[in-house]
Amino acid sequence: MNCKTIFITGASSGFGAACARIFAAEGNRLILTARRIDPLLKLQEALGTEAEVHIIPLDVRDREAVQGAVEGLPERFRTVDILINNAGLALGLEPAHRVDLDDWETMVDTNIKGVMYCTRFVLPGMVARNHGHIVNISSTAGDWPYPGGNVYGGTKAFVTQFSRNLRCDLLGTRVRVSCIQPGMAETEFSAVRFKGDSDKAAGVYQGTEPLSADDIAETVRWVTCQPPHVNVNTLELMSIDQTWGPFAIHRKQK
Ligand code: NDP
Ligand code: 8X3
Repeated sequence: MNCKTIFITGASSGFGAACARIFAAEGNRLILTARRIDPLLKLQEALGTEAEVHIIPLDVRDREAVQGAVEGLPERFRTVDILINNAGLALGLEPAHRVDLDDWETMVDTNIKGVMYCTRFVLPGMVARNHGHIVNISSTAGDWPYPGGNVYGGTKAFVTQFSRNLRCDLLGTRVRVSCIQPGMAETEFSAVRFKGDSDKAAGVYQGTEPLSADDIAETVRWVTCQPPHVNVNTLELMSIDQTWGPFAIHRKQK
């Protein structure tokens, strides 16, 4: 297999770390980024000599830092073949009229602006080389509303539509764009959403067999391994234990 250079945001846990493991096992060159450096270092150690790894402590909300990270890549890591825009989070499950506005802003800054910044700084190189693949991690929440999903779902709807619009801009190039929309998957996601309340987080997955981070990594790997003329646009997946709900109807008390 050809060694590819793969830039992963949010590689310190969950889907991002699982993507690092699956692509390392195939001998690719990895750029691993997240805010927390310790889990990145542990991951690098665990990957051993399987893959060449370059670690960057990076907050995707910081536009200048993202620009600096991409422009400052060492020579061997400069030709990014695949960008996995994975860093993201949900905060809270409160109804819109009670939500903490700071949480909304954090989700917008991370899930929308972070994806914009990473894409904007990595994409010109891909277009110049007429080769590359951007994989955006959206969510079922981008298409399907649920109570408390308010701005989180809105940010993921952005990711889905941004991915489609990128495809339009890139028509005529060999740069591919794919959007993955996972449903419920057990990672640190719920612990982050419930701000460290581990019982509440565990309750989300209780009695179910949720998707795993490895399931998502395998999906990302599959999408990127298609022949170069095949572009997987949007791919939604869920645990067998999850489907859509019926419309909710409020009935007046008699
Ligand atoms: P995790 O909480 O396990 O991982 C989230 C990753 O994002 C961490 O590595 C975290 O690293 C990183 N991150 C968060 N904020 C920032 C930031 N400002 N700058 C850089 N990195 C950041 O959750 P998942 O692996 O589940 O989530 C990955 C993606 O998948 C997210 O976009 C999420 O919305 C999406 N998703 C998750 C689903 C699920 O049910 N788990 C389902 C559908 C989509 P650090 O804290 O070190 O910065
Ligand atoms: C994460 C899945 O259903 O918690 O994007 O929004 S959900």
